[in-house]
Amino acid sequence: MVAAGLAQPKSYDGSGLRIGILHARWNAKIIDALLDGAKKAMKDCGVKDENIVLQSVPGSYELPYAVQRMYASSQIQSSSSSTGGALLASATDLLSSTSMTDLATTASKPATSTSTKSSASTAPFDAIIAIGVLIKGETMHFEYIADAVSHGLMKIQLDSQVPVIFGLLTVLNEEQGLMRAGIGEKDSGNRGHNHGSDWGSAAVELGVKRREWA
Ligand code: DLZ
Repeated sequence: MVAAGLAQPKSYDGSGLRIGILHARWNAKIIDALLDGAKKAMKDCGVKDENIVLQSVPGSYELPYAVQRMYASSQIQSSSSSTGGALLASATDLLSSTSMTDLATTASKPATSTSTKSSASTAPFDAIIAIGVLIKGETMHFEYIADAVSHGLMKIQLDSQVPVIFGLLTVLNEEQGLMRAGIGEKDSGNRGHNHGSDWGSAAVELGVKRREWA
């Protein structure tokens, strides 16, 4: 279902793309549904499992810094791979072990010397989706974080020239968040719309266009 106000998205071929998803861990139920929506939309566009890389941070405030590092690190790994540098083997192992997983949980695993063949791309990310859920409380905390993260993410995509998809929900209560993750109140029959799926489509579109505009 297409959300009110959102034009039917065009379909783009994401089969050659490598996309990062960085998510905060606050409000996990909503985050998990948004992640599912984003991944499904990307896979529907042909993005391969092994070319979707997940990473997490504690809260939304950490998203801008982490997106910036995630992208820079993918550039370093890519140039190391293309020059056949010493980091090639370990970077390839790391990438293949972390696709569709959380780097935070796999980074501590020792690299194996028997690397399995993987079709995982080692190119820099074509787009990164930053996902967080901010729920308004009784103080000004919400406003400060929402403002800082929005500006931070915009700055990173312009400075780094990589599309950063804005997956930050800024909601007044949990129910609003559940509705925007497509898991709202069952009884009313209206479960809402999963915005993660729009973010997945946007990442593919911008990833394809970024290559065209390079
Ligand atoms: C501290 C805090 C609060 C109160 N609420 C949220 C929230 O609703 N969503 C979210 O993603 N993060 C929240 N955080 C954590 C901050 O984003 C951040 O992780 C901490 O302030 C540490 O920098």
